[in-house]
Amino acid sequence: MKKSSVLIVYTGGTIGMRRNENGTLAPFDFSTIEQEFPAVRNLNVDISVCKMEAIDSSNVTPARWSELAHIIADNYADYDGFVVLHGTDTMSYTASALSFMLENLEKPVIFTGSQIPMGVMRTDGRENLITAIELAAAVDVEGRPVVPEVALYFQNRLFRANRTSKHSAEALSAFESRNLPPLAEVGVNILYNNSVIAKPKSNGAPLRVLDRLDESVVIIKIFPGLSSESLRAMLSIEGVRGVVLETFGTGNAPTTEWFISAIRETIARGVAVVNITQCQGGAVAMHLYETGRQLQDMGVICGYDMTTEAAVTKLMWLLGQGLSGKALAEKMATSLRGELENYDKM
Ligand code: ASN
Repeated sequence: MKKSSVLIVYTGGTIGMRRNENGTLAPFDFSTIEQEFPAVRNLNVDISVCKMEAIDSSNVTPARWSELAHIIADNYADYDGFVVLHGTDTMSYTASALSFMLENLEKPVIFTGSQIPMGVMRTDGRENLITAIELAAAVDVEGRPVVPEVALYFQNRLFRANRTSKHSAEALSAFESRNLPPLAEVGVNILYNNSVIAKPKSNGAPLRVLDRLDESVVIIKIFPGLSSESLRAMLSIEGVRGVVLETFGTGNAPTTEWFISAIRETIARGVAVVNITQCQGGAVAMHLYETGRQLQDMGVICGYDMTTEAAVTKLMWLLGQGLSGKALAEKMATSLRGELENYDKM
């Protein structure tokens, strides 16, 4: 079988750090990866490395997402798969954004990183990197990629990227996907969960980068004690076009007059308001309780079981594509890249 080729795109984060002679952490040069980790030669994969300016991922911006999407598109024809090395703090945001921006994707784009720097003995980065390369290079008996989607590999589990959140600042298994089982579990063998892995829907259409994102969105997490003044101040930020509202439980919010009228007036201004739950797992079902029903009746968009990361990047992306009103609401509540399950249609 032909040797697979993988492009590693290094963007920064802890995985790229190693200790200098003077004891400080400094970026590691991934272009010497094969000398540093002779083990990667045994993978029988042709590896190339592309470096973006290394940053702590807390500094990531939509402009960098666009740059990353274009690096993948520009190299798409030349590689069988891609590994993106990224800081863990915002990896789920970047990977979710990329899942929307890369239309007609048919090849693996596997995000990974580490909690402990690469240059530290006990690093989790070595295994994450080596397995991510293997996952990006994996093909089936007919030579087709096994994971033709944007995924995130961390500590023995491969997830659909737009279903993940960083849930621990301490654990080596830093990421969770509460609403979708892993695409693969890695032990002695790699066990692919083929019924969960998405099948490409492109019908041979070429990859397109849809990189326009509209950043005029806010995330509002409600809490008991949230004041009318604070809510109104956030909703009336000049130029705001989209709101991700993190509600309680299955999409519930206060039924007080000031809350309802603030949301109603916001929607009347043409702002898209999306309801997602602040719970780690489960979904919004606005019809269940009166407290959710009122939001539904006002035109709040149901985000079902989307993560905050998926909801906010999807909203930026749909607004960036020029959508608004009904068309935007419809797309927001529809699974475009496997990011949600619409329970009303089941
Ligand atoms: N602050 C780092 C980052 O996100 C954390 C990490 O990569 N573990 O870039």
